[in-house]
Amino acid sequence: MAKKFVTRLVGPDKQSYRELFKRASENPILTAKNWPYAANSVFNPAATIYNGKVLLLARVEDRRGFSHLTKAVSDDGVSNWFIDDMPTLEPDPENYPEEKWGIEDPRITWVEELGKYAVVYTAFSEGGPMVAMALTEDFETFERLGPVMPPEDKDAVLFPKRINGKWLLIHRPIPAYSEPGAHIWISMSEDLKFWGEHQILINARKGGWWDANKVGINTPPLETDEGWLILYHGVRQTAAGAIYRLGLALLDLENPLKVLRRSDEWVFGPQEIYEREGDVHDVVFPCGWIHDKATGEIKMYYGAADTCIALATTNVSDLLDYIMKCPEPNHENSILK
Ligand code: BMA
Repeated sequence: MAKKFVTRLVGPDKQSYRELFKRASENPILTAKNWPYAANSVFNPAATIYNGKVLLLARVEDRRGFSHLTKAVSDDGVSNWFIDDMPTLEPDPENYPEEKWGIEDPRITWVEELGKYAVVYTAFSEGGPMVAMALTEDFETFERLGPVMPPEDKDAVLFPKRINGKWLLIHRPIPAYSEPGAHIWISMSEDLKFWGEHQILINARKGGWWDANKVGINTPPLETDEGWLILYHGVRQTAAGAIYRLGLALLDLENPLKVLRRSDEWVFGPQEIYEREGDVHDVVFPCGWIHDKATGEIKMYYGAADTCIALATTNVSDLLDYIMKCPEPNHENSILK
């Protein structure tokens, strides 16, 4: 029988894993103590380049337990952050009742066709978390499109352009009835507001896998020569609680409904104390990454333990080298068979 090809992130000495991501020595780069106003925690930031600077849109949780979004801007993306001295985007439950208990986990996509940034976020409604969208040109004023996916649904990102004439949204609904498991879905739209043609894109595996039972996308898909690079989380339930770790996948450039590769192993997980201890222990949760096309460097911004913001860097060619050696998904173990 042919030997099954398995790619491992094992270093040359075969004793330790080779790490694809390098944590910034300044971590955590932003905490509630850096905030200009009182906050319980700052985490899960979206990231983009705006006016040549790194702009993070952080989730800020107050002591009621409700979240809003506030921007922090820096020249080098590591230090000297200028943080808005009041919320940048606040829940508006009077006009948007789905935002009753806050807005969370934004993801930013620059949409050339519109000349605007799309911010996709979780609106915490009375009926549960759902996906909402807003457009902005300047991160000062926002035009809300309202809710785009009903509860329970979160972890949504928009592709930067139409493909075959349609907008694509990746998201993670949790159906009331399903085989056990919360999978990553993809949907299509002609106007960004009404979505259909829903289908599963990446399934949660089963059994002992690190990404069994619950997965969700983290950062917007990154367009590369080999395909759309996807960073997603898997949630492992243990006797001590959940562990949030990250894996990679690659989607076909022309037809992103096709998964070309998927890592068997997780590539980034909680290790440092600020990732292991906090309001929710053992969580790394990026909502944005920034790709410097000139150098290939990727800056991944992530929430650590639902408490603070940290940075890890990698290179797009290292990620592609790795993912191209990963198996093509055979949907064994999957409801996609
Ligand atoms: C997920 C999201 C994230 C959070 C993570 C760990 O479901 O709600 O905002 O960081 O859980 O608590």
